Amino acid sequence: MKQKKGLFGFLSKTRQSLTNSLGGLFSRVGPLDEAVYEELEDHLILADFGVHTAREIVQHLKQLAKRERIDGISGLSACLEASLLDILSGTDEDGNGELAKKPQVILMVGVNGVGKTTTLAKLANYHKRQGCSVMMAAGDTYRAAAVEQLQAWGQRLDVPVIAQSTGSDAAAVAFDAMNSAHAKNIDYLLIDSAGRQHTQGDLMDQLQKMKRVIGKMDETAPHQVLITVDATNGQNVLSQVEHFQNILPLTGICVAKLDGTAKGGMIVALANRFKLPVRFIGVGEGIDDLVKFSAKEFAAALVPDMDTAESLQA
Ligand SMILES: Nc1nc2c(ncn2[C@@H]2O[C@H](COP(=O)(O)OP(=O)(O)O)[C@@H](O)[C@H]2O)c(=O)[nH]1
Ligand SMILES: [Mg+2]
Repeated sequence: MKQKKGLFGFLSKTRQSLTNSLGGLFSRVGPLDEAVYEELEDHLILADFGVHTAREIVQHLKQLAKRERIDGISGLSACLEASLLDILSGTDEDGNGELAKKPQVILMVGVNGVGKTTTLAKLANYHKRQGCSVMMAAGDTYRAAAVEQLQAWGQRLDVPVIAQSTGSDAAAVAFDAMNSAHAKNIDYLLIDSAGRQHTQGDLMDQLQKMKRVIGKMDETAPHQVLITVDATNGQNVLSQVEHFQNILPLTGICVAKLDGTAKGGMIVALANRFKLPVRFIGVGEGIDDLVKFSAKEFAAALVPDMDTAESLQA
């Protein structure tokens, strides 16, 4: 039986839905023929892998089965896991590397309510626990109470927060924060931003201005531009990522709210479409509910094997 660790438990809803649909197919005896491939594709689409990615996975799987001379349904589970891993490979790279530049500046972007600020605070906690010094900047000057929300996290974590009042210029907050982080020799500067719909041109302009101001003080910054998406939005996150990617180049994705959703397949669609690393997964509202993404664990957790099917039914 597969070990229940890491991402495994947090993907329980997605696994359950996949096991319900795929379990029947996997336990069948027979040849790996076109009808089986079609059925598999349908199941993947229903599990939020998206039409395009589901098709690519099945194409990939077909080639793999041919190459490995696997012609029975009994080999399907292993082939699917290998195909997923191939598609996800490289997507769990560590964007940090060494702290080449201090401060390492991370700008968090994304639409409203997806979990940006919470994820930023979780990241602050994550880096602090690794013994690094951290500072946060309240770059959401748009939404009322957004500054207070980040300040409250800062207090709880004992992490300094650079902020101005709601309505002030977010680029000015970023400027202040860059100065302060440099002066205090901070390892990680995490900058929040206002949740915007991609249709809000002015807010998108503001994001570019923030990036310009940060870049003026350190031409290599921001070192990471992370987009947070809400896993419960399923396939809709694809258009969100695409719009932001057109405004400013993203370096990675954080997927919040994976707890309690069966839409985990969307991570494969995201990775496949944008070839961006999936950095972290949010699995709850608490400060420690953040898991580093691992393609290997993810692929292993998603594909039901017979042991898993039994254990889920138990
Ligand atoms: N269940 C769950 N809730 C989350 C997660 N991340 C954020 N939230 C909740 O989602 C809501 C919006 O989060 P917030 O960080 O303010 O989103 P923002 O508008 O993008 O900054 C809050 O109630 C958070 O507690 C997560 O991983 N799991
Ligand atoms: Mg926020």
